[in-house]
Amino acid sequence: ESISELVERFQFEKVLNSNPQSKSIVLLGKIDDKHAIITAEKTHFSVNSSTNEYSNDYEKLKQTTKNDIYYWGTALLKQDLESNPSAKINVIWPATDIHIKKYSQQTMHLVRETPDVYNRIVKPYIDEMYEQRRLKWVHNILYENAEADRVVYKDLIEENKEGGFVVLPDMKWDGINIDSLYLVAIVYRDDIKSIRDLNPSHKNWLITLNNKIKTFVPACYNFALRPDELNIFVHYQPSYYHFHIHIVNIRHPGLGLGMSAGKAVLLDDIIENLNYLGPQGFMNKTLSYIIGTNHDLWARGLKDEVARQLQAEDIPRSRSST
Ligand code: M7G
Repeated sequence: ESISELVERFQFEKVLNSNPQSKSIVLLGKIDDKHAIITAEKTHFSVNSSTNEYSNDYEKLKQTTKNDIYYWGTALLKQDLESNPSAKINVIWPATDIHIKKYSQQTMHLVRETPDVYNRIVKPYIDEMYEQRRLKWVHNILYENAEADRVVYKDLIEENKEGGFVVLPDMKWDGINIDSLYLVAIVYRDDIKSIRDLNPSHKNWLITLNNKIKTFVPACYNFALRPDELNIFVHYQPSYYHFHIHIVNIRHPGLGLGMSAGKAVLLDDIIENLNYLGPQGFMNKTLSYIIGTNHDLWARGLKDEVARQLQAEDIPRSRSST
């Protein structure tokens, strides 16, 4: 099935979210009686930095008004599906309840996850999520040649599969505009579900990964980007509990809260922290991050935990939350 066939059969139900800054909208609907989510995001203007070519010509231009030396109006851009498309469209079908909650507008909270909170509330949830086969797409990339034509870099030695990883364009990227370059590195080993599982025994492996990413990614994009122009980070909480690394152009402000402090943990900092955290590594650390009220972990205990912590610290809580 192709994306055009799916979009054609899409029966719109409601808008889940929209963001004027990222110029994106998320729609919920049905395709053949099963939930579908369509995300549409208008693309950024494309300037080819090496040739300094600007490819947005105007097909039509209409003046709104003028005043002294100021003129403004609206335009229709001349665009091209291959090199300069108008929008990026993502479809998830069939979408699960978890997807619908994730893409819906929601209130965010800063939570402080102590090792005890992790063990009582988060760990059981991660184990459950792991059982639900939400990682089929990861398995497809690693073992079934999915997206194989798009793989940017593959580091795999037969004798040491566990150390290997694949780098490819993230689903969030249109694959064209370097300003919004967004790649994901997925590791072959499957014993690390989140940064909580990282300890000093992983340090050298992470250093090698980090250095390879910084070496190969700029080379793969003709050095349009330098290694120090890459934001290399890991999410906590991630949506998918198989260790993977986000590699994003630092010019990209990030989509939604994907790069918010706390949720995005720099790989450099992870490696540095492993020098101090002791043999248990991140199991010993209190992690603070942003989470939405739709996330199952909020209702499963993080909400109560936030309330308890505020009370223990004698910080007044002025507004009730959902
Ligand atoms: P995350 O931190 O677990 O989740 O990162 P989140 O950032 O979505 O909250 C998973 C990353 O993998 C995200 O950046 C996704 O956009 C990306 N991703 C998810 N899927 C299902 C795919 C896929 O099928 N292919 C590719 N290339 N990337 C994906």
